[in-house]
Amino acid sequence: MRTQVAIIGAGPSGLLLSQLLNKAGITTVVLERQSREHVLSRIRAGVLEEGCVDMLRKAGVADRMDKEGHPHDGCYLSTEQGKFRVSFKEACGKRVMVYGQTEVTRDLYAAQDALGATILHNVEDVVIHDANSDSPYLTFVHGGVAQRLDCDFVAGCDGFHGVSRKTIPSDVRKEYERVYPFGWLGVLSRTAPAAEELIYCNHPRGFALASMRNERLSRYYIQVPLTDKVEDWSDDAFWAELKRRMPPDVAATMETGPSIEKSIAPLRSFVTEPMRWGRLFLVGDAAHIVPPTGAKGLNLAASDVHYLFEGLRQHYHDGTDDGIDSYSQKALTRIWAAMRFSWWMTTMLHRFPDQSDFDQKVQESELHQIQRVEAARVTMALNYVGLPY
Ligand code: RFL
Ligand code: PHB
Repeated sequence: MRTQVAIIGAGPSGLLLSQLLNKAGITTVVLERQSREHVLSRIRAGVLEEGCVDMLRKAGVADRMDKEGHPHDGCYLSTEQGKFRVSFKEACGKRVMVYGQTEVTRDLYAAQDALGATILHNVEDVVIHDANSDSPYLTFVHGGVAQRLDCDFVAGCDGFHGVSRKTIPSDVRKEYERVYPFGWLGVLSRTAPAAEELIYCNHPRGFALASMRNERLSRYYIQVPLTDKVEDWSDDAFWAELKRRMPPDVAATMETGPSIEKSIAPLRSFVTEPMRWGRLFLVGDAAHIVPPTGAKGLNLAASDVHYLFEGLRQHYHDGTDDGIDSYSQKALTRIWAAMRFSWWMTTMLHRFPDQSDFDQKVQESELHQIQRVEAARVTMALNYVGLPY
């Protein structure tokens, strides 16, 4: 088999890159370890930046998002002293779109099917060969048969646990990491959202977040110790703890119901540099992880795809490699800005096990500043809605 761009991973990074390349007349083959049903059953991100929304429109996969998605002009921050709203619209004239990653993925699959794209599922043992040469290729097993895929370029869109990052020799790669001493317990339920916008809560018992997917689908998270297991949390225990951490007026009217998904995710910040080795490019979670507090993971995947797509398009259509040569540096500049923001949101809103009274006072003062100082609100809003590409 031969293609121009071999893509490992059919998450949002891989599918969006494939869709943009195919629309530009560049051939791709996508190799995915899981089944399509499994990829579509993962419940993850919910907040899309304007840049990400624009990319989905450019890829021709935005019709349902434009109909069913919910634009949000602001969000709430809640403390023991009460809750207040940060208006993104007033602070910077922009908004975000609330539309689930699962739906984005579904729309991308539908568009790829319509283009007749090649996506192989249940692929095993993917190995990248000769990435640092002019003729890279992949080997893998599909349906019990060993196969070889020759290509011009390899896009490693295979997430944090994929093979692409590890293919870059360890003396070339530098990794930066912070692991946080807590996780998020997330619940999806067929209930009306607690409020019309997201509520991020700083509470002595730990962080909590009220989010949503649509009028009858809510997504909630609470901070839990890393030692907790999903089985430790009955639905009743979850709702009781969530209500303790939410503003009292919101808790009083919150609709509860059976969970339809419940999972615990650890929180980490991670970056690997560089994001290119020869003809291999790392994209999305394969190169970086952010704690979900800033809602940046999927959005960074979209901006990586933007830079790489532009570079590959220029290579094939304009005969210049400037775009692919600057991919890693351009992507990393934006990634570090989102790293800083996600770390800052996480630090400001969570209870750390070793948090002193002093640390707590500084945290409260930080939140007070966002409430009272316009410049602080503008900085938060600009980062939340997404810095320009
Ligand atoms: P993905 O989605 O992990 O997809 C990688 C794909 O590669 C496949 N794969 C392989 N395929 C072939 N061979 C191999 N050896 C392979 N190894 C792996 C995997 O099966 C998978 O299908 O990475 P991608 O495409 O880069 O997308 C990244 C996003 O999924 C991620 O950043 C976001 O979900 C993060 N995130 C959020 N991001 C936001 O922008 N806004 C949010 O509100 C937000 N909330 C969240 C989140 C992530 C969460 N979790 C569970 C980590 C909330 C949560 C709880
Ligand atoms: C979500 O709806 O899943 C969500 C929203 C905002 C975040 C993280 C997750 O910061």
